[in-house]
Amino acid sequence: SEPAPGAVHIPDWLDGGEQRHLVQASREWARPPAGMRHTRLPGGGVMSVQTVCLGWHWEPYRYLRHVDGAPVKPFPGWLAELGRRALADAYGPGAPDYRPDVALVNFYDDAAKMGLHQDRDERSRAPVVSFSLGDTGRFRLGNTDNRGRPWRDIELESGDLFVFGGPSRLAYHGVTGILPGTGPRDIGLPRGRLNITLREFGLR
Ligand code: MD3
Ligand code: FE
Repeated sequence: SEPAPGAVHIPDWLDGGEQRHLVQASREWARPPAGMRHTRLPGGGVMSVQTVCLGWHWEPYRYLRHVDGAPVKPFPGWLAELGRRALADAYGPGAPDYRPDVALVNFYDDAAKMGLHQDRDERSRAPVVSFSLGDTGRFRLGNTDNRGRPWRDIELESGDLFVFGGPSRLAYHGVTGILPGTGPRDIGLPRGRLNITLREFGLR
């Protein structure tokens, strides 16, 4: 479905094997050095979501080095290939060329949320590709002007693909919570929700 212009939701796009593979890869990316952590916000807050970045680390704008001093983990070629397949399925033959170079892997425990925000760090306006794994997430897709209404609430289930391009690329969005215990039992993620986003950062 296309809940907003340029925003395409394809439920159950990843098969079980692909979901297991992404969960296993995320487990390795999460390990130190340069592993998963609660992101610290410029204002002093700490996010409830835990994140590991591949290819580039946005916080605190040190780019290629994690806060623990280790180099950021590389963005694998197979993940770029999966992103290109996702874009082709979402947009069809008219899909733009896609060379993602950064991934953010977010882990939500039962209590984690992500407030409404825009993703403006990337220089490129290329689409963002999102894969959901594990427990269902309650995703809020807002408008491009402000954090208020109108918005749409959409449940993102394990295996779902979401592509955000065109006008929706700068929409406010967030996760109001997860639905504990709703994920599949056989993908290697006993609790919580993983979300993997692919981006063209476009610096290099
Ligand atoms: C709409 N992650 O990492 S993914 C983020 O589920 C982020 O972890 C959420 O927002 C999550 O920045 C939502 C879906 C998503 C990602 C990027 C977008 C939606 C977007 C960029 C523009 C518009
Ligand atoms: Fe975002």
